[in-house]
Order: sequence, then C-alpha cells, then structure tokens
Amino acid sequence: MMKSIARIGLVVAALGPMHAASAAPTPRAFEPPPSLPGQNEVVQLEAATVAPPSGGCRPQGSISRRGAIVSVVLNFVRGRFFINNPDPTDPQPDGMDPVELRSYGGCKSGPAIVVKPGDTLRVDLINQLQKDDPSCLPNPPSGLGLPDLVGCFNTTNLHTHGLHVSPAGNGDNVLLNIAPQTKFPYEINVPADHPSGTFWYHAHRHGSTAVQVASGASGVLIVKGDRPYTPPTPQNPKPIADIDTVLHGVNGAPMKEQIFLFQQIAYACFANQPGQAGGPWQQIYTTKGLYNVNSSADVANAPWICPLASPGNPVSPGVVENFGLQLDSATIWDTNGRFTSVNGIVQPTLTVPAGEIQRWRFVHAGIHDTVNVQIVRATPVGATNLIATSALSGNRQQQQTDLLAACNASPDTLIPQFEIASDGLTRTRVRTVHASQVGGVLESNYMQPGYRSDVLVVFPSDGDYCLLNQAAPPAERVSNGNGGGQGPSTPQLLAYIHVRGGQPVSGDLQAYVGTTLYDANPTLPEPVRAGLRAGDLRPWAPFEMLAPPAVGSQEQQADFAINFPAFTVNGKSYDPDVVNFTREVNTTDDWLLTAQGEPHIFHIHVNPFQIIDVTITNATGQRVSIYNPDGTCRPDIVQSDKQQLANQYCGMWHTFRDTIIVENNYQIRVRTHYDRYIGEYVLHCHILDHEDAGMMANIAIVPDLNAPGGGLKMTGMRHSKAAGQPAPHKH
Ligand SMILES: [Cu+2]
Repeated sequence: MMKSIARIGLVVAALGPMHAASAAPTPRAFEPPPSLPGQNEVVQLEAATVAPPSGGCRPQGSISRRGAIVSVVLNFVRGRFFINNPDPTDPQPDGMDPVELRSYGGCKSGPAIVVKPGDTLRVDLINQLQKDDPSCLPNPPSGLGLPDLVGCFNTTNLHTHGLHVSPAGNGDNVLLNIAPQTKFPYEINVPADHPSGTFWYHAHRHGSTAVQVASGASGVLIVKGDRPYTPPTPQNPKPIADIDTVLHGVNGAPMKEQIFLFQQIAYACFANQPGQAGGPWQQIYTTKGLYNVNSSADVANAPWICPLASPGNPVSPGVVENFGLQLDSATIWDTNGRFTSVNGIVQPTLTVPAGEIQRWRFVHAGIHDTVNVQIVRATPVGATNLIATSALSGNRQQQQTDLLAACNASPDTLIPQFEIASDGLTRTRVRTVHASQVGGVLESNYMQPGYRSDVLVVFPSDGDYCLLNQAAPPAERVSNGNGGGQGPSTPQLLAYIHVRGGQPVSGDLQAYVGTTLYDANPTLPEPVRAGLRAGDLRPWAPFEMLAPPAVGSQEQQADFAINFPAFTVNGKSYDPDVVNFTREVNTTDDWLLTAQGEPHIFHIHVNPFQIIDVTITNATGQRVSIYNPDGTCRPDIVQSDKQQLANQYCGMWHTFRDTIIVENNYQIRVRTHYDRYIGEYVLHCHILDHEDAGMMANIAIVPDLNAPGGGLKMTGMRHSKAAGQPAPHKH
C-alpha cells in the first residue's frame, strides 16, 4: 500500500505543472455507455444505442452470443482514467481529473449488456483487485472510518437489479464473496416470459457495496423484447407483448434510444504522505484546506479539489476509499461539489432533431441522493448563451447563479416526459411528467437510487434545453439543515441538449406522440391502436393487478431506522447468518413499509411489488391515503405535507416496482408474489451506505412453509413418514 501511494503521487506530479488551467470547460459530447468488444447480434441490433463511444473507453472483457447463451467476461479492475470537471479552478490539464477507481473493465460506467427473454447470461466476473487491502484487515486503520462489517473493499459480487431470476447458486446471488484475484462464473437464466425493459447490474457484496458503486461499479442491463401484440384468448388471457415492438416510426425504423446511466462518483484526492502514521486515505483536499475526521463543519462542507502535486505535497488521483469521509453522510454529496455524471461524462452535450420522438432510459445508479429529472427550455442570458455553447463553468455551487437564470423551470419552459415504464416494467398507462401540478410544485421525474424510468421525449423546435436535476423543495434542502433532502440544494445541470434541425412540432406534444404511435402501428386492432394513442399501455404491461394474499395470511413489515451506530430493519442490524423472513413460493404477501427519523429506500430482489396504497398522517392525526379511488393524487392531502414529498408517489398507484423511497410519516403498502424461485436473497435500503452499515435483511423462499425445513432439505422427512402423519395443512 505504501508503494502504491508513492506511485500515485509521482504519476500525478508528472502530469501537472506544465499545463495551465483552461478558462472554460471543453464541451464534452454525450456518449452512450461503453460496450464490450465481441460479437452479439443483440448488441448489433442496438447499434444506435450501444455503439463504441467515439473518444470513450473500450472496456476490458468481452461479450459473445451462441444461440441463446450470452457470454460476458467482466473484469473488475482498478481503472485509471479521467473524469471531466467543469470547474476552471481545477488545475488539471483540460479540466480532466485523474482518477483510480474500482470499475468494470476500466471504464467510468460498466459496459451496457443487452439480452433477450429466454437467454442465459453467463458472466465470468474476474476480480483483478489486489489482495493487499487495508480495509480488510482485522483492525483497519481508524482514519478510514469503517463501521462494523464495512470493509474489504476489494471483495465483490454481482447483482442483476430488477431481474426476475433465481437468487440461488450461480444466479443473482448476492450472498457470495468474490475475493480479490479470484473469478466466478455467474449463470443468470432469464426466463422466456421475462418482461423486456431497463434493468441494471452493480456490485452488492455487503460491506463494500457503497464504496464500489460510488466508484462507478454499475452498468445498464437491457432486456430487449420482440414479442408483438396478440389478442387474448381463453387459453392465454394475458399474452406477453413488448412495448419495444410499437416504438418505431411510420417507416418501421426503431425509435432512437438513449441511455442515461446517472452515476454519482464520489472521488476525492487525498494528501497522504507515504508512510503516514495511521494509514492512507485520511485527508481530502478541499477548497478550504484538508478534510479529515477532525475537521470543522466548514471544511467538511467545502467542495473537493484535486490540486497539482508538488515536491513534499503528494496528491493521489481521485479515489473512493474512505467510507466515513466520502460516503457515510446525509449531506456529503450535496456539498462536495462533485457532479452527477451521465454514462461517465459530466455535463455532456446531446444533440437531437426537433420532432423526433426518442426513448430515453434513465437509470439512477447513485448510492444516496435524489435526482429530480426535468427537461427545461433554456433562456439566453446576457451576451453569452451558456447552454447553447455548453459553457457553464465552476463547481456545482458556483454554477448555481448561471443555471438558475438559464434553465428556469416554469410551466412554460418544462418539456414533458412521457413515462412508459418505471423500474423497467411497462406501465399500464403513460404517465406524463409535466407542468400541471399537484400541490403547487412543478413536477419532476423523481428518481431515487435504484430507480429506472423509461420516457418518450420530443422537442418542439430548435433551441437549447437543460436536462436538470432540479433542487429539492426549500424545506428539504441540506442548506436548511435537513439532511440529504429530496434532491440537491441547488439545481444541477445533468446534460446540455441542443435541438438542431428536424421538423418543428406545434401544438400538444402528448397528442403528437399519441398520433405518431397510432400512425406507426396500422396492423394493431383498432381498439388497441386507439388505446395506444390515448396512452393505454395495458396490452404491453407485464402486470396489471395482483390478486390479494390468502385470507388470514400475515402482513409482513419492513421498518427502516437508524439508532446510531445501528442501521436496522425491524430493529435488527444485518446478520449474514440469520434468515429474517421465511415465506412460501407461489404465494402472495402484503408488506407495510415504514421509515423512522429520515427517509430510506426499500428494495427487494427477485420479485417486483405492486404499490397498493401510500398513506400519510394528516394534520388531525388521521392516517389517510394520498390517492383518490381512481389513483390520482388528492390535492388536499398532497398540500398538507409542508415538505412537498407526496408528489413523487402520485404516478405510482398500482404500478409495479422493485425500489421505492419510504418517507417519514408515510406508510407504503405493497403486494408481492413470490413467483417461481426459491432461495435466499435480501431486502435492504438502497441508500447503499445504509445497507453496508446494516440496513438489510435476509429472506428465504421455501417450497412449503409447513414442511420440515420448509421442504428444502431431506431432514425430518423420515421422522414425519415414520410417524405416519400427513403434513399439516397450510393456512
Ligand atoms: Cu436507508
């Protein structure tokens, strides 16, 4: 470890003082996520989406297809690359901060992987990280700020978030430890009836999840479907059809797709001298001096910088190594000055033609902070149109003034997002995120870590637009002393959108999208086609309504809380050796989700859940639903929440998801069916530093709750047979 610090210092020093800092950031073009080299017809099919990025990163590894077997070699490596930083006071050449991060294939974002229903996805995960890992010592250096069970940052595993696949054995099994310098053959069998949609994969080994995902260890995983609509029959009342099959133009050409993998890579540059007492990664360079565990609040809230190294002042590249300083704080992402990146690039520029309907797949791959996605028509400010020239500069806080002026969200400037799928699953109805609002708040596409949202977008005319992460409501901002809040304290530009050429659209964009889809799908039966025009997606939605649980079945509960230092589910910190819930396969449960003290994010593996109800305690102390009987939000209830948190649930009634935020004072009732798969898996908070700190529980799905051992083992069979008694009846 000492040796590697010395090496790091030298490398950065060698890059440095020759180059002067540039005055304005160099605009960076939008790029898709990297793609693995290899032959894969599905990737070819997706060429427009997953083409090798022009100036981007070619990940180590490979992908190939033979029949229905997709073989991926995924290298988990310490990658050295650069992240663009629009802050001109950042002295790195051309505003490119050198970083050294745990990554898939050595790129900022993991490679996009595309599979089809019925595929077997084989992933050879090769953990090339070093065994020499100070976070994995029996007594790690105290300056690393490691809570109990957090550490071993070079040990990993792989989770396919949102996929309905087996959690057992070599499947989507997050109870595995893939040690450094070892490899593991995952085999993910995507069932033939799996919904198509937007999913993602990321590292998920308890204790190192947050550090690895905050380093960028995540990538999109798309299930691409080609099953056309067929009418229901008595034998098959709910035929499977993929929304992909209707998203094309009148000429049949597939709709252009764009992937937006939002990552919040929390890199910091450290000042550790080689041989420093207490170990490495203890002092972060900030605009106000060195930040360590003993720093004042002033320094702790200062933006991070990566200065040039000089003799006697080594500077590490940007790394994610100190759990306590870099991740484990409700406010740190808001104040550290770092930017949410899109496919590994900070504030890229995307150029699209007017009038072209595109499918945008948003994936929130951050670990902790809300992203409130808005698309806003830019207003030219002064002589320089900063959005037209992609020229916002400064760290996030410094960009605030220009951004507020240039990207002012209002009912007149907001471009609607037509959401067709949430958490990968096609909705029964298009949800429009637009200016019309419940409770006096301009709507955003509210995304929490783990969420996905597929939206159709179309730009009415030439001009410049801002892809924003809109600020949290005032009462929720970190700057008002309210923890992490529901979004940043200041709006943040995620990407510049330049609309150039194409055909302008006048009139209502929703009608335009509906008519375009109608015209492009003349072979659909007329009622289905007319429904599509009106936003009815039921023919392509994998689920509509789950039947209720059996009468008398026990409601399950997950209550998230922090009783520092304990991060708990139902009062218990994660114990890998304890099964917290045992439930029976092919049964249905209702769950009540609650969070104490601050919001938490419920995520459960393997099976999605349906949002049955969201309730809030109103001013007179009654618990009331935020929904009307038809699923629309009740304005009076929404307005009663002074923190304006109910809006994010308004589009969720009866939708199916795998991740949902649980706000304080809210209760969320969800329903889930333990379909098909037995085995042990987890539910947890998707604020990943909470998960690492213990906010996770094991759930085991067994063949038969009433059989000895759940019917999983031969144990007890002899006894029950010898006793001559039939197995007790269920329920
Ligand atoms: Cu949490």
